Parts: sequence; C-alpha cells; structure tokens
Amino acid sequence: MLVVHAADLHIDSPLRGLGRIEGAPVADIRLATRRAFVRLIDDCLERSAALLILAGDVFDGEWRDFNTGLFFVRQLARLRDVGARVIMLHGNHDAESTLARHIPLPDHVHVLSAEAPETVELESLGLAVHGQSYISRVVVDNLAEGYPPPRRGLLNIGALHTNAVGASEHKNYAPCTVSQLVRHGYDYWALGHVHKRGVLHTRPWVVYPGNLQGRHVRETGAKGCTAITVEDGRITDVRHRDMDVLRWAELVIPLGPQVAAFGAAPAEAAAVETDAPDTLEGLLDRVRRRLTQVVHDAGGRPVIARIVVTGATRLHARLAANPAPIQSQIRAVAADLGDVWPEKIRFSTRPRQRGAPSQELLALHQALRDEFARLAVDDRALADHLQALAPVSAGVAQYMEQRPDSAEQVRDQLAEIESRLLGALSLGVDASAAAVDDLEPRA
Ligand SMILES: [Mn+2]
Repeated sequence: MLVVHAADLHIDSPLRGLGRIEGAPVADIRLATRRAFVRLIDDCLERSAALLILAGDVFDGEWRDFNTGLFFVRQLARLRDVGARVIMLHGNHDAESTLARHIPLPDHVHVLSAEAPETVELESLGLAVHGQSYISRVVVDNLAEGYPPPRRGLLNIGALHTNAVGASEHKNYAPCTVSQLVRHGYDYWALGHVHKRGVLHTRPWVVYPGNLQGRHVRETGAKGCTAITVEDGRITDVRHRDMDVLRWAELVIPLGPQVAAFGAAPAEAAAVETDAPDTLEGLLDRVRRRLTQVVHDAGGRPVIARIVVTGATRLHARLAANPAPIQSQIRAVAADLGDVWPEKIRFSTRPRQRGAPSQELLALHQALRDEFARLAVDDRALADHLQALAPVSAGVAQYMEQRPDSAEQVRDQLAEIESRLLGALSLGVDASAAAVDDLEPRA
C-alpha cells in the first residue's frame, strides 16, 4: 500500500524573478505550480496510491479568482476513480484565504478541523491520521502537544504544519521539537511549512517533503513529495520523489585566488589558485561547465539559474565598469546549452593584486568581512556602522541612503561595499595593474 505525503504546494503562487529572463517560456513557467500538482496526481494514479496527505499551504494566500480552487478540485476528483482518499489541513497561507477555507470539496477529501486536533480512522487501510488545521494565519501554540494518543492496532500518522527545526527563513508557527514528535508514539509525522525536504528522524519517521515546486531562486534543487510504502501495517520504505516541472539553481563562480571563508586567519586566506585561468575565457568556460551539470541534474526540466561571479580577479575593473557585454556572453553560453535560463547575472568581484596579497590588506579584509557578517543580523547596528565608515569611501554614503528591505539586499549591498572599500584600500597597488593586465581573451 502506498501513502503519498506532500505539502506546500502554493498553487498559483506568482513565481518571482521571471520578468528579467529574456526569451524564456514565461507563460509555461507561470503554470509550474499547477503542472507539478498534475504530475503528483498522475503519479498517485499510476502507482494506485491509497491515500494522499497534504500537510498545509495548498494555496498561496488569497486567490486572484476562483479558478485556482476549481483547478484543485478537478485534480482531486481524478483520485476518486481509483478509490484513493485525501486528507489535508490548512497551513498559514491557506488560512489567509477565505475562499480556500470554504471551497466545497469532493466526498473522498477530508479537511482536518481547525477547532481541535482530530483523528480520522481509515479502518480498511489500517491507518489513523491525526491532525489540525490552522485557524488563522498566525499560530504560535505548540499544536502537536494537543494531538491525540496513537490508536492501537493501526498505523498512526500525524499531519502537522510546523516549524520543527527552528528554521529562520520560515515563520516560527506551531513550533515543536523533533524529540517531542518522536516521543508522541506515532509511526510517521507528515510535516509541512519548511520548504526544504528533509528526513528529521527515522522509525518513527519525521519528514518534510519540502515544497512540490520551487518558486524562486532561494528554492533550488529537486522538489516533490514523499512516498511511504506500508506492508502488513508497517512502514517498509520512505523515499522522496521529484514532481517539479522546473528547477531553480544558484551558481557561485569564484575567480582568481580564493580568500578563506568568514573568520579564517589571514594565513589561511593566502591565495589558492582556482583551476580555470583568471580570464574572460576562463570565466565563460567555468560557466559552461557548471550550467552543463545543472542541466544534466535537472533531467530534462527547464532550469532557471542565478549566476554570481565572485573572487579577486583581474577582470574586476572590466566587470564593474561595463558588465553588460559579459552578461550577454554568459547568456549566449546558456542559450547554447538549451533549456537553461539565467535569471540574473551578478558580478560581486574584487580587484586582484599583482603578486601575493599583502598580509595587512588580507587581515583588514577579513576583519571587515567578520564585522559585516556580524552586523548583517542587525539592521540598526549596520546603519550605525556604515555611518562611522562613511569617510572611508564616498560609495558607502550612497548605500546609507538605500534602506535595505530584505536579507538578500543587505547581502548584495555588503558585497558591493566590501568591493568598493577594498578597491579604495588597494588603490595604487592594484588599479593600474588591473587596467592593463590580461583583460582581453586571447583571440
Ligand atoms: Mn509554505
């Protein structure tokens, strides 16, 4: 017997960052969340799933029109033909939508109550499914504490929309801990809310299937559902299955000698040459190799990729002064590879010094990076710090004007500030060298 667990479908969620993608099949891409759901239902039919559990965030908040709901009902109706049941609950995004909470659903579909935790016994399948919907967008109680005890003689599954891992990129709704869930006595916890797939515990199982379809460049890699095989009342196999119709990827491509990660001692930061030459040809070659790999990994799905070029490179001056022609060349590399579309191409490079980098500069660089990393968690402190640094570089003053409104913006701005400060600090050492040294690809 097969039970399928999915969550965070976010059907008709607007996929972000598509406007910039020249020539991409945007109309197809916009339907990706729907097409992934059709694929999920196809898969349930092909494999004769007995039960589909949807652990919240089926929808993405208030609908633009009723078509979103009609689409969902029509797809669920297909499962009736094979006698499959559906048990679902409302997550925080569903609770936002009045329409989503009141849509009439077919008889074989059960929505778990929002008033109190509820148990659905499916005697013929030997299953008891426990769970509770969100009554409103914000649920800060530990819902799992109120879940009923396991039913004897049945396989017990708990469906729960929760932040069980303290994930900072997701709101801390219905918080609980893995050890609490493990102690509860169920055989499988079908979780939703965290969009990254993960098996948090085995026997008993505590599983996030992740979202069904990535929706932006922070939701990279394979996405889908989790298939649970049950034999003689016991779980014998649990595995993720890819249902996405489109992949997102972020490729960070370092050029030149690599500076060690945050917090490393300056000595460790001493340059390590990367395997590609620090030239435009080297950059394009590396982009081609990385894109080829993600296209291969995507198994025929279109890929939308963000490309971030980093490192201390001889190309810095050129990339900073006139990025457009090189962005076009990178787009041409992608176009040559087929169904892969650069969403954004960003150059976060620094100037490269001739010869060995001075220990003093590296130490200063490291100190700045550590300081910025520390301050990036506190917007107010960051602003204060930038104020103090203003005399160092006119560029910094400009950034103080722009109040960042997302973690991504803060990171982008920090990368640029860092680049400008280092540029200013290394003037006289580097600038003239960078301007003439090895900028042109060989013919
Ligand atoms: Mn969600």
